[in-house]
Amino acid sequence: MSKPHMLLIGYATQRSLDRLAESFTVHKMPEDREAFLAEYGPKIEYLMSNGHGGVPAALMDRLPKLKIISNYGVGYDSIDVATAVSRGIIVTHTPNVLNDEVANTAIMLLLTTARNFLHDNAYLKAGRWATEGEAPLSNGIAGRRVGILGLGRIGMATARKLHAFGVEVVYHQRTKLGNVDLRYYADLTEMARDVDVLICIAPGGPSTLKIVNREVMDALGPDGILINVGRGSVVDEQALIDALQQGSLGKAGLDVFANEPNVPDELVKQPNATLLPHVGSGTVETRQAMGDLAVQNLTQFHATGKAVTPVPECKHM
Ligand code: A2R
Repeated sequence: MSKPHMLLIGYATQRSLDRLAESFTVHKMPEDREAFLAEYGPKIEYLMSNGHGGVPAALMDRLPKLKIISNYGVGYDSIDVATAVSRGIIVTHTPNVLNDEVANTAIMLLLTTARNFLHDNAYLKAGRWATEGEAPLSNGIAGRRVGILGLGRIGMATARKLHAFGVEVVYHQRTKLGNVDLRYYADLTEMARDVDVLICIAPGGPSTLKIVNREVMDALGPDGILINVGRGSVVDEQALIDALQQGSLGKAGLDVFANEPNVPDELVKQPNATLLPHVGSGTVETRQAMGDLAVQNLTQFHATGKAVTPVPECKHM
């Protein structure tokens, strides 16, 4: 029997490709999408995408037999889930397997930003230690208060690890959690006013669009540090550039941006910004676990009609 047709949008590891090939006829989305969709669109039943590729309604229109979209990543804001659900297409993602690594990234980014380690690294390598003497002093994080925007799976892992650094952790999200012994803020600006560090680990999408705005940044203040490892769209990037340039916000450590992989020049040039190319989950081990789960969602659905980790909107499917 011939294998069902599967469309891959974006990157997959060789291990994932090998596993997918056991069950599916795998097509990688080519540059010339139009010609490909005209020929294969009507045959595609399975789809794997990553956060960058995106699956809008217009693409689903071209895939009338599509049954499932497996997202290689936990954030699925690039997929039009409402349209998928209305068409009976199940959407899956890869929760939990990246919690530890993204939490580690948040904390490393915080420490690196607070302690100016990238500047110090450059200072030494430029020979300035020998010629100019000690690098300037920086500030530690012990005794500071850290606010987490989004105390979900990754946020919780981050909060647990942060306790080892002697900081107080508080949080903001829409729902106050009953089983958590951390102070809750119903208002983000109010929390920003009370903390030294704001760590954003919230999903993208309309409800979080630019919620970290100028008001929140001003509330964090000239000694405040903003860390973002969730989605770039959560932070008003132009307001951030202005706040950093004007010194009304102290520092920023960012792994995610509004228009990846394009990062505004003004941000790149900002000495108080530590920037990473969206590598939060980017270890061999974690990407392997994410890839395995993304593939398993497709193969299990193919074999049994049930996916492993559907997104909350598709739990009933
Ligand atoms: O608001 P709640 O109670 O639904 O809490 C969620 C929070 N969140 C928000 N907080 C404030 N305003 C909003 N409009 C809003 N929308 C969602 O973000 C929840 O506690 C947290 C997300 O947690 P999880 O769903 O467990 O996601 P996970 O695995 O921690 O990943 C977070 C994000 C991904 O969506 C990717 O964008 C990125 O990290 O990798």
